[in-house]
Amino acid sequence: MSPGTLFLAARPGPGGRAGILGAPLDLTESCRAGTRAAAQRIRALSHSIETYSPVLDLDLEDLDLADWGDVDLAGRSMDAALAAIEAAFAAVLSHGFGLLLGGEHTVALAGFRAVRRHYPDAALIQLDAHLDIRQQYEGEAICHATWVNRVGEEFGFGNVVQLGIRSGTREEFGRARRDCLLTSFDLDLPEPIREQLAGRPIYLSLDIDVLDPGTAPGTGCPEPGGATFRELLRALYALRGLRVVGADICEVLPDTDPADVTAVAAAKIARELLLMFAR
Ligand SMILES: [Mn+2]
Repeated sequence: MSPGTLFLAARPGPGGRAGILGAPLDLTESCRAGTRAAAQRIRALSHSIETYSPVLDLDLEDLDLADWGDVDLAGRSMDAALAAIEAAFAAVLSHGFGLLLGGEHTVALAGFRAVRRHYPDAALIQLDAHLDIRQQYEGEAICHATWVNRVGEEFGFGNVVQLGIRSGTREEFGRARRDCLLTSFDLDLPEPIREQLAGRPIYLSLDIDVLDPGTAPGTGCPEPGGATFRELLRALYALRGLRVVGADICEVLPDTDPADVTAVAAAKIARELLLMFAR
C-alpha cells in the first residue's frame, strides 16, 4: 500500500464499515493507457465536493470510512496483479462495503472474485458502454475487453446483468444476449430482473465510459452516445434497496482530461455509492 491523499472524510485503513481500495492496474489498455493514475486523482478531486449528499440526506462524516490505499502492483503480471487485488479487496469486504477504484476494467474480475469469496451467490451488475465479453482480445485471454467472459466462465453468465451497453462486436452481442441474465442499452433495471436480484448480494462494476464522453472525456475507450451524469445518478439511486456489497469505478484516465471533470464525476459517484450501500 502506498501513502497519499485519502478519500474525502476517510481515515487510513484497515477497518471501516466502508472501505476504499485503489487498484492501479494498467497493463492491457488498447486505446490509450494511464488509468494507473486514476485512484489518486479521484481521491484528490473528492476534496472538491461536499461530504453531504442532499439527495440522500446522508453525510460521509457519519460513516466509518477507511481508505486502504493502493494495492502495490509494480512489476506484477496480470495474474499476479489480479490475485493481489482480490486478496486485498477480500480483506476490505471482511469489514463491510468495499469500493475499488481502478485501474483498467480488468480490475472488476478481481473485485468479483473477492466478492464471491464472501458471498458465493453474488450477482454482477455492470454499467458500461462496452460488453467486454470477448473470448480473446489482441492475444490476451484476460484483459479489459474479456473480463466479463472470464466472470461468466468462472461463475455463470446467468449471474451477469449489463446496463448502458452501446458497443461490442456482433459475436459479443450474440453471446451476451443469449447467455447473460440481461444485456440492455438502458440504464434502468427492469422490474422482473430487479425481483430476481432482490436479497441477493450484488457487485456493481461501473466503467466511467457508461457516461457520455462529453460528460466524462477522460477514459480509455470513449464511446459516443452515453448517459448524462444526472441519468446515471438516477439509475444508481434506483438501485437502493438492493443488497450491493461491493462496487468498483474503473477506466478513469486523468491525463486525457485536464479539467478533471471525469475524476470529479467518479468521486461524486463514489460518495453516493458509499452513502447508499455502506451498512
Ligand atoms: Mn467500457
